[in-house]
This record gives sequence, structure tokens and C-alpha cells, in this order.
Amino acid sequence: MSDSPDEGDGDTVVVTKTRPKTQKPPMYKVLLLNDDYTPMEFVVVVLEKFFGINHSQAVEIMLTVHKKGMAVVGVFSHEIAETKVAQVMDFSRRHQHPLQCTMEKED
Ligand code: TYC
Repeated sequence: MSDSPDEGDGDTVVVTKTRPKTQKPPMYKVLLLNDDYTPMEFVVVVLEKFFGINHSQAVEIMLTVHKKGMAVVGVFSHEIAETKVAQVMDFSRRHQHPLQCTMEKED
């Protein structure tokens, strides 16, 4: 019984380093896209209302989108990102603005 080969001699300590193999859930960038028709003030309201961004930061991000074509407005879990995109698209559609918002998996 105690001589069986897989029981060891009782005084050997095996230390295994824990290497986490569970992956962190992927995160998603929410992007706001430029267009020629959505009023600047509307975009600022969207950034304040749905992303909790303060007024001066919202103006800055809106101007970045206006000049560069798009900007990342936040990084969220898949579910939260999906909700933000849906909220922005619905709010824009209801106000008859063509503002586009999309999400993209972070690398
Ligand atoms: N380009 C728009 C304008 O000149 C403003 C704008 C900014 C639109 C950001 C969309 O995501 C956007 N009225």
C-alpha cells in the first residue's frame, strides 16, 4: 500500500506555479463616425448623455470625429458596448440625424 510507486515517500514537496489559463473577456471599442449633417451640438449631447463625458471633453471628442472621421468614445464589455451603440443609434434615428456609432473588438 504505502510502497506503491505513485504515493511518494512523504517528504517531497511539489510546488507548481499557478499560470492562469482563463482568458479575460474581450473588450470592445465604441466608435463614433463623422457625417456631414448631424449638428455638432447633438453629438456633444450624445457624448454627455450616453457616455457620461463632461462638456469640454465632449466638445473635444466631437471635434476629433469631425476632423479625423472617427474616434473611440469608450471601451466596454460586449454587452455594454452593444447597449451604448443601440442607444446612440436609436436616439439619433428618433431625432432624424444620420449619426453612426459602431463597436469593434479590441486587439
Ligand atoms: N461633421 C458634422 C458637422 O459638420 C459634425 C459631426 C461631428 C457629425 C461628429 C458627426 O460624429 C460626428 N455638422
